[in-house]
Amino acid sequence: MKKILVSLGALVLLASTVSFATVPNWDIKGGTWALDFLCVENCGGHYYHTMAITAFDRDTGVFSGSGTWNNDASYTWVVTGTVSGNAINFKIVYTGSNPGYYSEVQGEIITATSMSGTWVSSAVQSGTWTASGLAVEIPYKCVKLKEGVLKYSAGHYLAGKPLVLGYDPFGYNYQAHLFDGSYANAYLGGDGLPPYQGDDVAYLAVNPSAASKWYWPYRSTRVLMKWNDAWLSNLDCNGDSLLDRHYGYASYIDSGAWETNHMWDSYLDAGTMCTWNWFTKIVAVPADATLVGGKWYNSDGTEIGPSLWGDFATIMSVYNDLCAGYSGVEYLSPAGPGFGKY
Ligand SMILES: [Ca+2]
Repeated sequence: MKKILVSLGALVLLASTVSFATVPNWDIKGGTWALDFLCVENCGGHYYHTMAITAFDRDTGVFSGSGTWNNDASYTWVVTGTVSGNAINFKIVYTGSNPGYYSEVQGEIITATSMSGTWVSSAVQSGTWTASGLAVEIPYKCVKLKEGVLKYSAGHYLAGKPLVLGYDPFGYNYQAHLFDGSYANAYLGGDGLPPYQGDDVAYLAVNPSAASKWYWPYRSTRVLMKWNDAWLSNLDCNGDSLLDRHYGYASYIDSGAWETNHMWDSYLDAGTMCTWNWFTKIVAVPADATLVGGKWYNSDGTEIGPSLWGDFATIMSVYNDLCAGYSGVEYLSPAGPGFGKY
C-alpha cells in the first residue's frame, strides 16, 4: 500500500487566496503640501495652493484638511479624500471667495515627498497637478487569518469563503498548522469537490468525477500533517492575499521550513486484517547544501537526506506493516533527525 502512496507534504503547498480592501501605503498628514495646479482646459497657467492635512485614518486612508490659494488668501477651502495603496483622490471645496466652487483631484503618491495627477473643476476646467510635501510610509500590516478576509482560492470547493479558525470541513487547520483527515480530503477541496465523509456510494452519486482522481483509492487512509510557520504561515505579511510561505526568503531553501506526515490504514490480506503506519519528517535544505545523486548533503559533506520536491529533504522515515515485513526506522538522516539543525 505504502509503495503506491506519495508523500503528502506537498499538500499544504496548495492553499488560500483572495483580495481585500487596499490599505494606504502613505500617511500624508504632517507639514504642508505645496500644490501646483496646471490648467489646460478653460483656463491657463499655474495655480499654486497650500494644503494642510489635519486628520488621517491609517486603517482606511480617509483624510481631511484645509488650504488656500497662494495668490489671494481670501480663497480658502476644505479638502476631503482617500489614500488607497499609492493612489490618492480628494475633493477641494471653496469656502471663502467663490464659495461652492470645487475641484475633484486624483493621482498617485510617487515618493514620500511628491504626488501628481489630474483634476477637474465644477467650472469645467481641467489639467494636471503636482505636489511636494512630506508623507510617512506606513509599514505593511500583516493580515491575520482570524480577521476573516483571507479566502479560499478560485477553483476550491469553498472558493470565496473565508478561511476559518479551527478545522475546515476537509481537515485543514491553517491557524494551528495542522491537517487531520482522509488522504482524499487533503486534495478534494482544491479540485472543487466537497469533503468525503466515508460513504462511497452517496459521495460518488453526487460527485462521480472523484472516482477517477488518483488519490481516491486512498480515501480510507488517515493523515495527520504538522508544519511550521516557515512552511505555511497563518498570516499574510507581504500583501499578496495568500498565507505566507518561506516568508522573508526567496524560496524554501534556508527558510527553516519543516513538515511531518503521519499516515495509517488497514487492509485485508488473505483473511488477516493488517495495519500499517508511516511517519516522515521533511525539511527545507540550507543554502549551502548540495544535491548529489538524488540526495542532499550539508556543507561538511554529511548526508541530509533524499531530495523531495526540489528544495526539501526527507530526514526521517518510520514504517510499520508487520504483514508485509516492515518494522521501525527505514531512514534516519546521518545529519540527525531533529529540526533546527538545518
Ligand atoms: Ca502572503
